[in-house]
Amino acid sequence: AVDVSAVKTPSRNPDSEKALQWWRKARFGLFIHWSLSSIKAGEWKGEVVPGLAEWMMFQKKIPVAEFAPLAQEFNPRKFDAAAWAQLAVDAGMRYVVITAKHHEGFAMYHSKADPYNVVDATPWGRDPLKELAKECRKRRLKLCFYYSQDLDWHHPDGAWNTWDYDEAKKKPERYLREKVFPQLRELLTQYGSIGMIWFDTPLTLSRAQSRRIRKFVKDLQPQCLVSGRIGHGLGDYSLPRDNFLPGARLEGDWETCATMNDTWGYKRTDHAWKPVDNLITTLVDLASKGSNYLLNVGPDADGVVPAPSVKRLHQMGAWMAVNGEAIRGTTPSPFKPEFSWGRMTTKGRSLFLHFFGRPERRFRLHGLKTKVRSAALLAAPEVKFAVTQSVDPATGTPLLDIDFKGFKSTRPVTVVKLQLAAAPEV
Ligand code: H79
Repeated sequence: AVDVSAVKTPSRNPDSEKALQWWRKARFGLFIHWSLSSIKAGEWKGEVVPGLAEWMMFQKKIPVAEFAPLAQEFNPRKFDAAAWAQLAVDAGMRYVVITAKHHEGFAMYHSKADPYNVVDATPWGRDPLKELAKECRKRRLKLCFYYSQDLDWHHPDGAWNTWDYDEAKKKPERYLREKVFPQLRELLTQYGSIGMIWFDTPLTLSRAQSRRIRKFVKDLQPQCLVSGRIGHGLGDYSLPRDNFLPGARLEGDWETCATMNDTWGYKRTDHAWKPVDNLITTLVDLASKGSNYLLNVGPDADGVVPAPSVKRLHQMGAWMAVNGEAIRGTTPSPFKPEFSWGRMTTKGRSLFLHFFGRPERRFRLHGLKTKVRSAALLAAPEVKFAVTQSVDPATGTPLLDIDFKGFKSTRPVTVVKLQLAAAPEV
């Protein structure tokens, strides 16, 4: 089994430092997995294929000759780029990462480098990335492209298709020359400014090859980020493995990508939707540990985002609309990362207490040395709480007491903003 384990990648490029600024502030982004396999919705020849819907071609070892004709069925009548972009905005997100080419090798944009693409090979004939680029620009959303630089089950020299192509005869350099570099050039020159290329699953490419890919991106768009899964420590930030929630505070720049159910691509039979309260506490948890949250949707063959996903994103957006200040642009607090009552984030002289349940009537925080000027409900600043600071005479530990008497918290996370005299110190 392949462990797409945490890839830790210190940033080392002044351009990436600058580009990371928007990404660090954003904290929350929309991942979109949409490709030919979305048509099959997790089923092949009447049978539900276990696992990730977008891995079906690999799971069933479907020959290119049988899989590629799916393109002739791709006709998403209800596709609406404006609706997708607006969904991200409504959720409180600041960036969108969409599959420009997943492992199945099909380009979801008009590629001159390979006719196996959504404009030339489908009856639909539209370029959804063009349309999405326009709608993202209108809403000041950063548009980013997922690009599978290593696995490609369609190109004869791409990695991991062993059922159509003889491994011994593969020439990875030819795959890079014929497909990866030309397609990256298209993606980075025809869609305006791109926030990031989200490379995935580095399994076979050498360090030298990954370096060339990184340089290729930066030469075309110096401000474009490169995800940690370029491999070999060459990304601008790090990623834990898919759906992995870190238990500790993370050093450096991180992004956690996760699904709302158990698949990335659309799967008709997957109803394992995570409760929205979990999604919101995860967003808070990740922000408190210094990680972005890239949350996935898998639109169906009509181009429609599943209703349970839309519902959850709207609910998250309602929470973000009043509490976004405690997520976007924040950093982890100087305290330990996890408390039984919740989490903390900080921004300048503000310290945000995120309560996962109702705060105790007499809430006590140990260790804050900085003077607290006020404590108020972030969602309604006129709701203020009485604060007392003292020092434990036995241990010398600074104590902060907040009186929550009579206060009824709101589900699922209540944020209290502490205004401090300086940046928080412990
Ligand atoms: O794009 C999404 C996934 O399709 C992709 N990353 C996210 C963002 C991904 N690539 N690899 N993996 C996920 C995990 C690969 C797991 C594998 Fe397997 C284990 C490949 C082979 C063994 C799962 C089980 C797929 C085939 C068998």
